[in-house]
Amino acid sequence: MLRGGQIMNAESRNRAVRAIALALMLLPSIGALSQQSVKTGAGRSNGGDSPQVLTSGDPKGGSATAGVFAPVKDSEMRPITAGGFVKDGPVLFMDVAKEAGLTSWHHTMGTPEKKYILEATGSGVALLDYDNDGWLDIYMVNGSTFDALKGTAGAPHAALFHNNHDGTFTDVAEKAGVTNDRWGFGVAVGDYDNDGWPDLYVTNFGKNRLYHNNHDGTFTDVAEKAGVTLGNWSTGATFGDYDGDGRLDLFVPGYVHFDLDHLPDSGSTAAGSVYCQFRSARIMCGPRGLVGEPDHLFHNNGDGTFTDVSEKAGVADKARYYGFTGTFVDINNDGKVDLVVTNDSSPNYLYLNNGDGTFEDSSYYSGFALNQQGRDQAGMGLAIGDYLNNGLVDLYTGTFSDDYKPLFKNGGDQGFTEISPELGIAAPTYPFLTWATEFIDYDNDGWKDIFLVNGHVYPQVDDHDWGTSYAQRPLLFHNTMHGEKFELMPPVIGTGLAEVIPGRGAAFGDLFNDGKTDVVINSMDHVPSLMQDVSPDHHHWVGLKLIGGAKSPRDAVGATVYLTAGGQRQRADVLSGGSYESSNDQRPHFGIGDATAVDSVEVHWPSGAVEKLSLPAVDRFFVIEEGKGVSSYQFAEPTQAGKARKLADNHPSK
Ligand SMILES: [Ca+2]
Ligand SMILES: [Ca+2]
Ligand SMILES: [Ca+2]
Ligand SMILES: [Ca+2]
Repeated sequence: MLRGGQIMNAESRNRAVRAIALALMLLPSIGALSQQSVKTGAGRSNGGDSPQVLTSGDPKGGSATAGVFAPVKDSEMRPITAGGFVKDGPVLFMDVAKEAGLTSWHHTMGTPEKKYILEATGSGVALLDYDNDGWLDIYMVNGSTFDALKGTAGAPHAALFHNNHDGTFTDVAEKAGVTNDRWGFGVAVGDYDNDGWPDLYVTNFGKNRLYHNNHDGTFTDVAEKAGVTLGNWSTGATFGDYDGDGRLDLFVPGYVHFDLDHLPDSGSTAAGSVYCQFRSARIMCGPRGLVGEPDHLFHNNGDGTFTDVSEKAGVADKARYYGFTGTFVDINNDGKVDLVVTNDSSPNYLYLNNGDGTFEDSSYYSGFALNQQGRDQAGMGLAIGDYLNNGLVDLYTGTFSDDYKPLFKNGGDQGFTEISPELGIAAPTYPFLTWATEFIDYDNDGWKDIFLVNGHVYPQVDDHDWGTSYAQRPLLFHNTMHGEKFELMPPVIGTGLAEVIPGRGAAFGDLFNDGKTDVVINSMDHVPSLMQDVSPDHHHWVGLKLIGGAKSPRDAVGATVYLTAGGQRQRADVLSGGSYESSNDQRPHFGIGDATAVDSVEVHWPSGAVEKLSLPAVDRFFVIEEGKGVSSYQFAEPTQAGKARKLADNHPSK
């Protein structure tokens, strides 16, 4: 395992040095390539898994890309990002947002022209059961407008959709006191005061909110008192107990330091004009060329206040990279949560927890900072999951268009190997600009698949023949050969995978307690999508709600569960924050294929305790409380309408 302190043996250190030397040697040749147009499909070597290269390695532009690639179009000459539809195929996801009552709400962020980067990166989603009735509710972060900032117009509200247990939701944000009314980006769920009720941290351009759950359907913003407001541009935060004192601490990435008094106008000298171009067209400036906003780690003092320990802990982001999404998770299986951060158009961070209040920056030697070409990519969203079922969590990130989306395979002692091209899953992703992403087992066969939420940042792409589009369809890779192969699932007309939307944040979870993992998408200047998982498989599943004991965070964030069924051992983690500026269902979910019983469950609690348990049944949720065993999951009965609807929805041919 990778360990902070005694990090790497001489061999791997030499290997890292050789890799850097090789990257430096390659730089001049990449520069030379960019001077010419490559007309054949040969292009650069990247495992042969890429579309035709037009120019390569062009450093111009505000965002990291792999070069300029020939447009990929469907038979009707539509860009593949907004086309490629098929009439027949498996019906896997259906957008039920309208029926569910979510489309009464609308996301707004700046103007449709997207003159500034502040208007372009979108907002997140949280899935949490804020009223502890056993059903996941939905928090949708909203943006704002320059007029609202000036006070000359009302601010758009965030939504808190209460789950009515009948397939519908009701927006109660106003009553709950969580409309935010600031220029919102991210949201993380965590019970920071261990009272058994989930709290919310909402990140903004401007001061952030810490919404404490009052147990009566309302929240109070205690960010000022807690000392966690910050004040410029914060993004995808995460809760995690990095020092093992049983209380959740808070990490907040910073993106760009945005100055309203010195707006980065395209064509001005504000950012340097090369950073205000994409494929030589003039577009908004950034993030490259703009000053980055640093990251912050807040230690939870246990008395309602937090202390900024970023410097001491070694996670202050001195390089000022453009941080988007952070997640605490145990990468090297030493029982301590590590910290993963995606950075836009700059190297990603991976900090290994030393166990003494500090972190070891393993970004480069772990293999997560750069892709296999030694190139930084535009890291947006972050998927975390063990797609090989070998007990180690792997990482996958969303990146820009004209680039592929990297899969980082966790090799334990060997660190991460980025292997998208070798798996054949690089090429189809080049035209797409991916934000939210997650490993989900949509068909419950026991193998984690990959879902991608897409949409371009530049409205101008629709005026060009670049083979990409502003609104884009999602992508779903099905894990077909135990992680050795993935198959891109077809966008069947009328289904969620064929829906062309300006996607950004998304959260993944089981909204209907039916064992299927749904996706709630927050699209730019748009209504939400609720992609209900209607996969026709008949596989079995188990869901778990974990409750930590006295020495663990009460919501068990940081716990790892290993479940064995049908001869297959799987891992799931209780996480806060992730996807893209979002927070997923915190209940570990296991698809178990045709197995009709669970052989064993092993819970590694944040306290360090390890418990082995058995489950009496499958196809349902159980509660596991640290030191107290397994009990049934209490949830309010679904209404008759909900039951009827569920039956109908499981037959999408209706
Ligand atoms: Ca609820
Ligand atoms: Ca709480
Ligand atoms: Ca702590
Ligand atoms: Ca699967």
